[in-house]
Parts: sequence; C-alpha cells; structure tokens
Amino acid sequence: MSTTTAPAKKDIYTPLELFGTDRLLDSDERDIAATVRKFVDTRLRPNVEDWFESGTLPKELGKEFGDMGLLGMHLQGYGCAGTNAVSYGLACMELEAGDSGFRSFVSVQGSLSMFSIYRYGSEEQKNEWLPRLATGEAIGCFGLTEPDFGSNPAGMRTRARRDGSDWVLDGTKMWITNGNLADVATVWAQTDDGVRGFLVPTDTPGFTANVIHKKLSLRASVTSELVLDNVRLPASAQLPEATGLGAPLSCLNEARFGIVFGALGAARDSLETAIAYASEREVFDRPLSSFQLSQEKLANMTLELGKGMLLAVHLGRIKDAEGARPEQISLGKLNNVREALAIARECRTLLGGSGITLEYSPLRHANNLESVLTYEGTSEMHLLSIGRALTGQAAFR
Ligand code: TGC
Ligand code: FAD
Repeated sequence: MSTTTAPAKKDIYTPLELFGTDRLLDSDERDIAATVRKFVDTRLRPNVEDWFESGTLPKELGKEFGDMGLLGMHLQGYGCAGTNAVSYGLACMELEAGDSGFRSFVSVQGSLSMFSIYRYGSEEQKNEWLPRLATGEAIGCFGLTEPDFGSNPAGMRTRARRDGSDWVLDGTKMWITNGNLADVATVWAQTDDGVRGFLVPTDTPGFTANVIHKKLSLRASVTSELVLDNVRLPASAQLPEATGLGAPLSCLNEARFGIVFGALGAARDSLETAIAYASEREVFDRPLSSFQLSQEKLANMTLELGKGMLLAVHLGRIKDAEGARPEQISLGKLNNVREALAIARECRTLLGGSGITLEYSPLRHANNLESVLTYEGTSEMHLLSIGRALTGQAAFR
C-alpha cells in the first residue's frame, strides 16, 4: 500500500496548480519559468497596453531579451544558453502570458533567424551573426511568405539568379515580423536548382522594409513587407547547407514548437484575469464567480488549459529525447492555439463591457491569437498535415 499522501488542501487553486503540471518539470525548468515570469511582470506588462495601442515594440527590447538569455536559448554555443526544449517552451509561455508580440519577437529571432543560420550556415556566417543575435545587438528576420504565397511557399516568386560569382535577388516578402527592426534578413528564394536561403544585411542597396499599419492583432510587434529590387550579394551570402523547401520548413518546426507552449501563456493569463474579475464583480447581489454558469465556463477552460499543458510538456520531452516529428508539432500547434483562442474569447464574456478595453488582457490576447492561428501554418494546414500522417494522402493541392 502506498504511504504517500496528497499535498495539503488549499482553499483556492490556480488552474495549473489544480492540474499539478509543475510536477512534470525539474527545478531548472521551474527556475527559468519563474525568472521569465518576473521579467514579464516587472518590465513588460506595465508597458504592454501602450505598445499595443501605439502599434510599436521598441527595438531596444532585443538587448534586454538578450541579457535574459532568451535569444536562441535552445541553441548550443555562439553565446547561446543551450537549454533543453522544455525550458525554451516555458520561456515562450511566460512571454506570451505578457503578449504574443513578446513571444513572437523571441521566436523569430531564435527559432527562425538564428536557427536558419545555426542549422544551414557556414562557420563564417555563424561566427559573424549568431553571437550578436544572441545578445540582441543585432536583430534578425525570416522572409518566407509572399503576397501570393503564404500557405504554399513552394510557389514563391522571389528569384535569386547568378551573375558571375554574385547572386542577384528580386521579389517581395509579406507579413515579416521584425522586418523594419532587422539588421539581417534570412530570405528564401527560387533558383535554377530549387529553393535556397540567403543572408541579406538590411543595409544592402535595393533592400527596403515597409511597416504594415492598421493591424488589429499583434500590435505590440513590428510586421513588414520586404522588397528586394536587384539586391546584389556575394556568393558567401548563400546558406550553404540549405537545399530545397525542406530547409525553411524545418525552421518553422522550431518556432511552431515555441507556440505550442506560448499560446497557453496567453490562455493562462486570460483565465487568471477572468477568475480575479469574476470574484470581485457583483451581479444580482452576488459575486459573478458564485454562479453555476460562470463556474462551468471556468472549469471547462481549466480543463483545456491543463490538457494543453500536458500535451506541450509531452511534445517537449519527445523533442528533447529524439526530436519531434513535424506532424506531432502540428498536433500541438493546432490544438493549443485553437483552445487558447477559445479560452481568451470565453474569458472576455466573463468581463462583460470591461472586457473590451485594454485594461484587461483577454481580448488583446484573443486578437493576437487570431494571428497565431494563421502564422506558422494556418489551422487548416496543420489539419491537413495530420490528415496526411493518418492516411498517407496529401490533400494540400
Ligand atoms: P512537401 O512536399 O510536404 O515538403 C517539401 C519538403 O519539405 C519537407 N518538409 C518538412 N521538413 C521539415 N519540417 C517540416 N515541417 C516539413 N514539412 C515538409 C518534406 O519532407 C519535403 O522534403 P523533400 O526532401 O522530400 O523534398 O511540401 P508542400 O509544398 O506540399 O507543402 C506542405 C505544407 C503545406 C505543409 C507546407 O508548405 C507548409 O507548412 N505551409 C505553411 C507555411 C508556413 O507555415 N509559413 C510560415 C511562415 S513563417 C511565420 O509565419 C512566422 S510568424 C512569426 C512567429 O513565429 O512568431
Ligand atoms: P493564405 O495561404 O492565402 O490562406 C488563406 C486561407 O486559405 C487560410 O484559411 C488557409 O488555411 C486557407 N487555405 C490555403 N490553402 C488551403 C488548402 N489547400 N485547403 C484549405 N484551405 C486552404 N511569414 C514569414 O515568412 N515570416 C514572418 O516573420 C511572418 N510573420 C507574420 C506575422 C503576422 C502578424 C502574420 C499575420 C503573419 C506572418 N507571416 C510571416 C505570414 C504567415 O505565415 C502567413 O500569413 C500564413 O502562412 C498564411 O498565409 P496567407 O496569409 O498568405 O494565407
């Protein structure tokens, strides 16, 4: 017979305390999550409403993320922290509890810009860029999507042609996070030999970044159009190990993994905000939280948050042990973003009219999660990836 006893009963639990998901983490992982949470609460959260409202994110935050060791934190060497995947995921979760824009900044820098160089770059390219990108002294962006080719990057029109030993790039990339902040852009282009990747310093003649305005989502994030007009690069700008579309798609796996955890941060923050509000708010002479309909909402959201966390940690353990398959990452990205969005919207209902202002986070999170549902593979693309894994039949085209 087991002699262990359940921990002492508390009167009130947070949603993830109830699930006891902390037990799945080791002390280093818990410490990293706590450190990032403190940074988000003290440095980022007090400013997020202003950044969201003004539609900006200061470039200087890059250095602060770098000081925290958040940039390329799951990469080894070149000034990177070299943590495991679960720790990276937990950092993404804490950042996105502040705002999806913070997680997106760190995802794009570490998982897309830095990972593309780390995995496919020459030793010279790694030494030139990775240490500066890790400290945030330099900012990177990742240009795959085009105005007419988002879900189907195989159709990209951006072209790189040889001219002597140089490359000359022409084309347009769309919806590029940090495009206007970046010092270096990883640009994917069609060549006579298939898709190839190029490191484009953003001060190269012919390169222009234009900020996309009037966004209703991811407002605390800079999103840009990149125009490449006769951009001439030396042969050394090409990522030598990247051959074919699989190269950019493999970078997406890294960023998608961060979102599996990250989206739960937005959901957790929404739920904790709604619980606090419902406990204070009196309706029909009783706290809103005391009504059965409110408690049904809170209980159902807690179930989905906790299940999402179990899935995220499970995928992280697989990634750390043997590497997660793209279809497994699709399971996590699809489920956790879909459920996080549903949670953020439901939390907004509990806040009533107050829920439509920036004073409370759920609608801001919900608006952000509309982008998260679309970028890094739309939910439809992840459904089709899972469908292909189950049937062996690709239904994308
Ligand atoms: P398909 O024939 O399936 O694949 C072509 C080659 O690529 C390989 N591959 C992958 N490799 C690694 N990881 C993956 N996830 C991979 N998916 C495919 C595949 O094995 C094949 O290799 P090979 O050697 O046989 O040639 O290609 P397809 O054209 O049929 O497309 C499949 C599809 C639709 C799944 C793919 O195009 C796709 O994922 N589309 C969505 C595009 C997307 O997610 N874009 C995101 C842009 S970046 C961004 O949004 C940043 S948001 C900011 C932030 O992250 O915060
Ligand atoms: P489309 O591909 O045109 O899709 C429109 C709709 O059609 C979607 O619902 C889609 O699922 C559906 N659809 C498409 N094909 C099929 C099909 N075969 N069957 C059924 N339905 C289908 N990209 C980058 O490269 N770098 C970045 O840093 C970056 N940052 C971003 C930041 C933000 C805020 C946003 C919003 C986007 C960003 N993106 C970035 C682009 C993002 O990856 C694309 O928006 C996304 O891949 C979808 O492409 P699209 O917008 O062209 O939509």
